Amino acid sequence: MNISKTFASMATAVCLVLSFTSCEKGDDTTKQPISSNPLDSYALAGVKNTTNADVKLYFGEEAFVGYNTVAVELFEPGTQNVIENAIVSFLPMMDMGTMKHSTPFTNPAFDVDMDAYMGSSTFIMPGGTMGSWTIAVIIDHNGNIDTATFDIDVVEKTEAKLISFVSAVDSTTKLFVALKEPSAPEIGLNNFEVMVYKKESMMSFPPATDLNIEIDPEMPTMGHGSPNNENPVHIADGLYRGKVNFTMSGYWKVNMSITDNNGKTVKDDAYFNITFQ
Ligand SMILES: [Cu+2]
Repeated sequence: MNISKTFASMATAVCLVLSFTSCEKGDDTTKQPISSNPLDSYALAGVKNTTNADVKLYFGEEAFVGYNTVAVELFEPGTQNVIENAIVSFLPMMDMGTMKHSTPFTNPAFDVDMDAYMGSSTFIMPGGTMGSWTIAVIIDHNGNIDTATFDIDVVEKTEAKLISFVSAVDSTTKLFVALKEPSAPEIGLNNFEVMVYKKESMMSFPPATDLNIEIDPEMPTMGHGSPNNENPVHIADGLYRGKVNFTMSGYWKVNMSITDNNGKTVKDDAYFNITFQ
């Protein structure tokens, strides 16, 4: 037996010992997905290695102006061992040259089904000529704090997924409404979900939780609407959920009339265009 073969078999033995050791520690081997990582359908935005974690950042799809699902996978450095007990927070930022601003977001929480930290970012502008977006992912793992900063391309979709306007009640309040559902519209009743945020400062965009939203879908090219719609009501954290009834495929305009909790009109001609075949 030559020396290199000896080393090879020693290495195999060491690997076996290591894998048995990790089994005895109670690692859940079912967490090593063979082919169905739930993040496979997500768009990987980048990979960064910090001192205490390897960080993978994903978006539900290529980042766009509107509500984006954001996922963070954390691994112990140089391994595939998922870190489940970190405290992860975001700081999205747009650098527009003469000034910087953030955008509405929700910090991620660990989701056992995804084996990742799930949060959101609602981009209010596209990147490109106007400026460039980054997301800082701040990781507190057992008191060790690391920051991984990712450059993000933010595109604008053909049909706007975000509208913004100044409140008719208070000209100092700017509001952002992002269409969350239906993300895959179909004929019949669809969940209708919007996220509503207000601009408090360049850095602070808290949820707007006390609005009344009435929806009225129509097919402008055919001159009809639909019955059995349910107005979205506030669930939590700026999420309003109702139902929209698309009685046929094609181009729909979902009109929204928004009032405050005193019944005063905030915006009465907001709408989303939703076209599907
Ligand atoms: Cu901007």
